[in-house]
Amino acid sequence: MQAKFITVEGGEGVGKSSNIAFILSYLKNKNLDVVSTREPGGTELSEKIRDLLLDAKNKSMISDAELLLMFAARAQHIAELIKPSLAQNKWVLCDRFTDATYAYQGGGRGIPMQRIAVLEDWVQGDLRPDLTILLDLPIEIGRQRASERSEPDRIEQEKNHFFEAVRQCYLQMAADFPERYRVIDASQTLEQVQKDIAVVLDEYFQTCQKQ
Ligand code: Z5A
Repeated sequence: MQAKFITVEGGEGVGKSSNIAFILSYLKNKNLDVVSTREPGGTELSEKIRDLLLDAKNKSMISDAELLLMFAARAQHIAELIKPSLAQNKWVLCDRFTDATYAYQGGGRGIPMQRIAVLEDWVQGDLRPDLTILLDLPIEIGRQRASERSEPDRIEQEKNHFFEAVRQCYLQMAADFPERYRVIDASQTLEQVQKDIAVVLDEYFQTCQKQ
């Protein structure tokens, strides 16, 4: 089977990190070679850009600088890790990718989607995720879960209306791209969320095997 590019998306505190570990072990149990990574980040240089982006001290960062830094980190990540891994037939599991840019910089910051699409085409060429698992949760629950875990970073300090716009943008993308998106109700217990993810992955594998 040809290696696939799987992304996990959702707002703050929806459980991406908790469930990436589950998805990774699911894929490894299928004897697949898997690379697990994240955005912004995933390479030494991209992780340095991540630090710049999330540092709560960088309050003066304007939206365009934020957008361009996201794509700078992504360009490096794609060239250094994602494309070489896929070329070696390794599956790539990524905690966030460009849909996060549409949701946060597009939906949250209000940058026109066409501008993001230009950068997406430029930086990615025809690289797009094969499957995107969206963990969806009312923002109050996600923010509560995240706040219990750590101090808010620069982006986490945004107000509720920002995160509501992010959530609605994700749901709109899921509606626009039903063949790629699978939406999971992340307000359930972690055990139930993982059962739902396993159903999605089982179905996805059956489809891949028929191709
Ligand atoms: N960003 C952007 O703006 N543009 C882009 O293009 C990209 C990213 C790629 C960093 O992302 C920031 O970058 C992010 C978007 C922006 N900013 N924000 N906000 P990140 O993915 O590293 O950070 P994050 O969104 O803040 O993720 P997170 O807070 O680490 O949350 P998570 O990974 O989704 O959740 P978690 O750590 O797995 O779970 C949170 C807590 O909830 C934890 O204590 C769990 O034990 C608990 N949990 C998880 N699931 C459950 C269930 N089902 N029930 C109860 N408790 C649960």
